[in-house]
Amino acid sequence: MAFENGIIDLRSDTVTQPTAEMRAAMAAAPVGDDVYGEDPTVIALEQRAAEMVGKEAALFVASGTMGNLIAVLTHCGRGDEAVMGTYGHTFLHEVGGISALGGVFPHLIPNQADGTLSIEDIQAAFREEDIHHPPSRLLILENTQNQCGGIPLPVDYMKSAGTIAHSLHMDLHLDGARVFNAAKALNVAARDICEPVDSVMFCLSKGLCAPVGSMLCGSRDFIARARKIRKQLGGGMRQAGVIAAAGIVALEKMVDRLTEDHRRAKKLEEGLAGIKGLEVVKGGAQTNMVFLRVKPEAGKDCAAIKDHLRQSGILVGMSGVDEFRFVTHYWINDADVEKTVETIAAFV
Ligand code: TLP
Repeated sequence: MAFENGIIDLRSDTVTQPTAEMRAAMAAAPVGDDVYGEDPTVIALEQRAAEMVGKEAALFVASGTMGNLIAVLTHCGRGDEAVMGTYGHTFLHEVGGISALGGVFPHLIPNQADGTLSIEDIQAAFREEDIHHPPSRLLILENTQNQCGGIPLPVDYMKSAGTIAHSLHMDLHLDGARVFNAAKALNVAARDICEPVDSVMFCLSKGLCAPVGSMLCGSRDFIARARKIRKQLGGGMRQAGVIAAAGIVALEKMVDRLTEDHRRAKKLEEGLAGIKGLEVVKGGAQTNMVFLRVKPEAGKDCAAIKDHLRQSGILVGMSGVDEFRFVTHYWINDADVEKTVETIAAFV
């Protein structure tokens, strides 16, 4: 597919728009007051989401940021600490919400090049009960790991992380914004990735193309507590079935096709890798992202390249002073990938 306005938007998969099937489902959705638990479409979405990640229950939330925030506030009390990666979205891009709104202390450990947090670092981060220490309550992982290259973390690693967290009496939350990309890349079911985690958030509004919404999934008791916190944050929605309907289409129709986005990211990587002065970094296209470093010998800096691309109708995002991030999605086709490679090759 391509956007109607002809723009090739590679900034993120968050820019995806709802498909025609989603728009039709939204118009036809039966609705009710979801704060009263009476919206049949939201209930159906929550049941399907929980099932797909192998959890007892799910909660429909406005965004990934809200899902992670509610998860942390459900797992942790004020003054508790949550262990997470320096490249984690919760640390980098969620406006410090867990501290500002929950009084939760982020304990940072480095992400390894493969996106993981090392088991040794997790063990070392845990603090024994001591009058000087905040209680270490939660470990947060991200899969796929966005800023490390969109890397899928393997099932065995997830198991080891779950084992270490639980042996230290910490809960494990997964920021699985793109967990279905991870599942497709690893050729496993999302529920296999999520088996060791106590809670998982995934997004309907990224590669799956729904216009709004993310799912927070966990045990029945966890989700009941999370539902109350969502309400406290002002996130209780009323006739939300109108947007949940798109989420159901996202789960039924848009998961299997993610492999196409991965194939196009690979094609983009291969095209860019051949251009002098550019270097594909962060492990190449492992899912739907390609990170590209612009070396001094390119003769043009990122700002100039970005500007030139914009003038050619191509939008890209920056992930560092000399680094671009390209994200493929449903609205990017093969011709878009070819045009992007050609435009960059002709300019640098
Ligand atoms: N990521 C966005 C930006 O915020 C950086 C992007 O373009 O990649 N977890 C992960 C791993 C994410 O990548 C994102 C969004 C979120 C959570 C937050 O989701 P939203 O945007 O729905 O709040």
